[in-house]
Amino acid sequence: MVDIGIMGLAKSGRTTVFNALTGGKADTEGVASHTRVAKVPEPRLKMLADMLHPKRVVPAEVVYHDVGASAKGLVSEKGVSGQFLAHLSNVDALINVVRAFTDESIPHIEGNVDVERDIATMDLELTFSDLAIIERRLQRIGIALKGAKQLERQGLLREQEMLIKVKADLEKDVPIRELKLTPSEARVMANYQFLSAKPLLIVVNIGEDQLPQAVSLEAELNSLYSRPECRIITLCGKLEMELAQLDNSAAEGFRAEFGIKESGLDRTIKASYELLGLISFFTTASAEVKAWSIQNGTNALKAAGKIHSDMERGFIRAEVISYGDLMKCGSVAESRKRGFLRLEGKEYIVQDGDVITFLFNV
Ligand SMILES: Nc1nc2c(ncn2[C@@H]2O[C@H](COP(=O)(O)OP(=O)(O)OP(=O)(O)O)[C@@H](O)[C@H]2O)c(=O)[nH]1
Ligand SMILES: [Mg+2]
Repeated sequence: MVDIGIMGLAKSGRTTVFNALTGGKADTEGVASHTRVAKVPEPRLKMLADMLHPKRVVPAEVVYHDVGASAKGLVSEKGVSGQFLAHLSNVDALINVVRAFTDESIPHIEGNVDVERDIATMDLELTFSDLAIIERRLQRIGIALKGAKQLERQGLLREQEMLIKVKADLEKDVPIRELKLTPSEARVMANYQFLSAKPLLIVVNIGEDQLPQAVSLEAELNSLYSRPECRIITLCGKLEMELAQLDNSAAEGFRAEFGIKESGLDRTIKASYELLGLISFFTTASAEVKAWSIQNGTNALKAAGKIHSDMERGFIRAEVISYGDLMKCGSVAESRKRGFLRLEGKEYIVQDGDVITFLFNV
């Protein structure tokens, strides 16, 4: 399951965006934390269901965490404060909600709306948090080195060297996600769950009056912030939150009226999946059509393990039809007849849209 943490300055609209993404009804007057599972929108699931008439259709799921804030906001002196840090350090990706809407009745903590300033502020807070973790770790390494045996010493020195390097980059405002780390360095760094290492989706929360400029604003911001592992989208949180409470066709109607092409949830998920390098594959066993999310580049064996550890342990082979081929043929039987059903082994790299039946034996 994918976990996405929603952060942002006080009153930027985090809880509103959380409700928009999850269809939730969390109180936007309060400052509490919220967690809710949302279904990943996947239009191909419906097409598959129309063809295969399963008993159940099961979308993939993603968990959104609205991390709340104290009265003063998410940050303490410098950096994300402890209780919120704990919430954020376990997520796979971060959403930074940045306020662009103007509303006299909701004062901005900095006195005025300034998207670029607020993006930079939050970036800096993530950097401060990571620097604090590094400082603490370096201190501990320093103490440990005093009594360390030869072998242990080597490991500690390597870690120390790497942390000093990363620290220097952070001090130049370069987040960890932009560093070019070797795979072994990346593995060590992953243990720390640094915030500035996580893929970042900036959601610029616009007011309804800004909807006509949404597309051009998004393009402008994206050209300003074309940074690795980072994307920016604009979203009208308040409107999307209201639309999330309606049924699909009613919501579509309103979106058309406002000139919104795609729902906020769809666009946010799409951008987060791209950032995280996730793709979907489908299974159709036991009269259930199910969507699964995996990292691009995952092999058939690991994909099977995602469904059940028995499937990975007793893996025999995978029967694979690409979504496009299946749609073209109209049925599994026809795909088989025309040679579109492939038998693949453990090392096969699962492709986006693969419809897979795993054969296994335990
Ligand atoms: N006018 C307008 N108000 C908005 C918009 N988005 C959010 N708000 C309002 O701004 C206030 C704060 O929104 P929340 O979603 O609670 O923001 P938050 O970041 O979770 O706030 P805290 O948790 O209190 O820090 C609420 O009164 C929302 O109704 C918007 O697009 N337009
Ligand atoms: Mg809130």
